[in-house]
Amino acid sequence: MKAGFVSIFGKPNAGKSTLLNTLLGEKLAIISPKVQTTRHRIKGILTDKDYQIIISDTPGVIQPKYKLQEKMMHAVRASLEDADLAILLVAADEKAEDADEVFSTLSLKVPALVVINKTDTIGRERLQALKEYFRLKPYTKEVIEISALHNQKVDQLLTTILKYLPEGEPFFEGDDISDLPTRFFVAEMIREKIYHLYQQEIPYETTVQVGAFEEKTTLTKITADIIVQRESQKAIILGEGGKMIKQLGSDARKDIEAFIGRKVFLELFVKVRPKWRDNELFLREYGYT
Ligand SMILES: Nc1nc2c(ncn2[C@@H]2O[C@H](COP(=O)(O)OP(=O)(O)O)[C@@H](O)[C@H]2O)c(=O)[nH]1
Ligand SMILES: [Mg+2]
Repeated sequence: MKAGFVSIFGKPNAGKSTLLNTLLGEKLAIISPKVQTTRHRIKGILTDKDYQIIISDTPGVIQPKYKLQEKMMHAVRASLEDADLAILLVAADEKAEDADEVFSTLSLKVPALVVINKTDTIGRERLQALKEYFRLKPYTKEVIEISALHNQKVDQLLTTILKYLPEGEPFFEGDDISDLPTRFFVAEMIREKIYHLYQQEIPYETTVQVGAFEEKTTLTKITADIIVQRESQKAIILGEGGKMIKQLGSDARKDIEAFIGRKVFLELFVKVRPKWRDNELFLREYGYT
């Protein structure tokens, strides 16, 4: 039996959350084309008859500009500490030197696989050049190419991961796919829709907190607060005549229903909390520890 911890690192938009979901065959981490969608360390658990891999998705590595981003980088560091193996994910269409800089600053103490993602977007020559570039780096054990989105060569990545994992007994029960509670994922699914529906600074200055979570006989009743920094943002979240928040609620509800496998009644409220992203108490209340 093999069991161990694998952490995925990389710049924003490399495809870290997509890879976690593809490996798990389940949508656990939220995804959007906008950077900094992932704010927490999200652990997914992949269990088979002869292995258990606990995979951490992490926020993209950035220079923090406000407290929330500092917390996001804490999540990155925490993932560094208990990993048995690191996956250094680089998108084939990003600059190799920039990714190298991020990987170098991690000061890894565990073996690392450099995984080139989004190979569907480039030609053979560029791929060969990238592989050669990363093969020579001191942190690299092996270089692997995948397309996380199209599930290409992800099974080969899995085989390679297993090669580097220690022997051991499973850490989690067979059925669990994460160590985080359902309400966390409900808040994340609402947050994902905010990334998709709203523009400019709105997604980055918003968070979601789930309140009531009641399992009734025929459905689950969920209430959630959408936290924004300013009154003007509240008006944007609501939209004209409440049109936007209605859309948000309906999009999020569909995903939540698919995730928990029950009918959902979702009620959303908008609250203004000035500068919540820089306020230690608010950050803690909203689950950024
Ligand atoms: N073409 C292509 N796009 C991808 C691939 N993997 C991820 N993406 C896209 O890249 C964007 C960022 O993905 P995400 O997983 O949120 O990146 P993260 O910030 O590293 O977690 C999304 O629009 C994904 O659909 C891939 O293999 N090929
Ligand atoms: Mg992500």
